[in-house]
Amino acid sequence: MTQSPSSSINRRQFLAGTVAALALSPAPSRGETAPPSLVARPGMAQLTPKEYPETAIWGFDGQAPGPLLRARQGDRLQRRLMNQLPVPTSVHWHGIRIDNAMDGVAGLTQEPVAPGGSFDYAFDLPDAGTYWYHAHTMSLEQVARGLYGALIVEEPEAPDIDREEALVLDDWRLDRETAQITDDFGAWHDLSHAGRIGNLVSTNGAFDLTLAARRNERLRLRLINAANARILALSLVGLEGWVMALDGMPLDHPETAQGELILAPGQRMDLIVDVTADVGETAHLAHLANDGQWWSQVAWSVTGAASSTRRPVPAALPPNPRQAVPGVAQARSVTLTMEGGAMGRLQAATYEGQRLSFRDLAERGHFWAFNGIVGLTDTPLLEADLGETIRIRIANDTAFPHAMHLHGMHFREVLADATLGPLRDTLLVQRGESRDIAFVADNPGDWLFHCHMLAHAASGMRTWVKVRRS
Ligand SMILES: [Cu+2]
Repeated sequence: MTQSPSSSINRRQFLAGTVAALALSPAPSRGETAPPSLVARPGMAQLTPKEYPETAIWGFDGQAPGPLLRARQGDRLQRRLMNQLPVPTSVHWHGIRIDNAMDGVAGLTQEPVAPGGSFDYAFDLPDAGTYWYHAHTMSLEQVARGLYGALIVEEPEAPDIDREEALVLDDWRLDRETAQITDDFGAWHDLSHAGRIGNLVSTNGAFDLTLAARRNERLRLRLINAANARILALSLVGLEGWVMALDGMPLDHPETAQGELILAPGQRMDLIVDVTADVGETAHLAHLANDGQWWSQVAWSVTGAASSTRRPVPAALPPNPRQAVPGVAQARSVTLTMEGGAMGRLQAATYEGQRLSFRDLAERGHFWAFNGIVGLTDTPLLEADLGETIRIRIANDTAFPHAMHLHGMHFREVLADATLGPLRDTLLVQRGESRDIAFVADNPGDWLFHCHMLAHAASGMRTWVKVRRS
């Protein structure tokens, strides 16, 4: 058990930082020939206390997070990715039930965009909710350098809140002297263990994001875990509320947000919270750090009161379309066994058509396999008919947790009592666990299915699902 955060929670003793501004991106206007640009380029960011130098990052529009993209449900989003990086890149729109050609997976759905090149992304937004976008070419390095941002799709009618905050959390590995991103991408220890875990967790690019709030104010918090590998354990202090949505998709009924809120890499969580801290106090989103202590991740200084009483429990967010997963009991079932890693049992696996011992795989920087196969091959994990319900048993036969992300479609977990869990696009599967998911294969195309611990994906944990076009 970990200790609970208290109202006397500590902040790290750093100098006061700045509040990161979220740039609003201009909405696409009708009749324009060129879509608005999204420029992947180097930039500088003050991630650390001011006595440290700025950190050189790669970011969309030179920022990390990149511009906050905001649209309404049913809108079409268009962005021209312009690559001003020294390496090829592409953009994945995580959680959007998207047109396959726009999914951004280099090597599966598009060619990577060369330095100096561009690619026009244009796609419909069928679902409201909290999504994000990130580089999907050499993701281990590119996401670690800052190539990600929030994508917010608004409901037709806004919920009854006072205001909202998109909170993009990231875990940076910085040199402790220079505050620069260490370039040890693909270090074998990271590949073979828990992934690239960093030493500074930022929110919207700030290590000590501080915001203002009023007592009894009602906030919607859109939490996004953009970290390479860190599983965030979060908690509310001086805030009380409800989990409203997971991975963008509304829950049928708001659930009281209490105890540890677990957010694996790639996952999102929408909360509606009331500020219950007194005027003059500070409310916190707290984060359980490596040292076993709860630290303030985001602080709200409570100045004044919005009202003298709290509001009633909020109504559920309006449901998105296509939420049902029917016919699970009769569905075709496929097993995906995750193997490998340090302290694992993998003896040998197939890599590029060759059966290799674990030792030979390790020498090539590959440590993980799905069903005995390392990385992508020409053969998908499964081929589904359009509209077919598919069940996948994810068996984690490794010594580490993995956050499995399915592109293009959300799934529901099939729980032990055969009921279905909430719609998600990323599921955390702990070591030794076996978990079943089911989804309707209603989005045609080739969809990546991979671990979102990006070092694991880079060293073997990738497969794909084919959904036939008719
Ligand atoms: Cu993993």
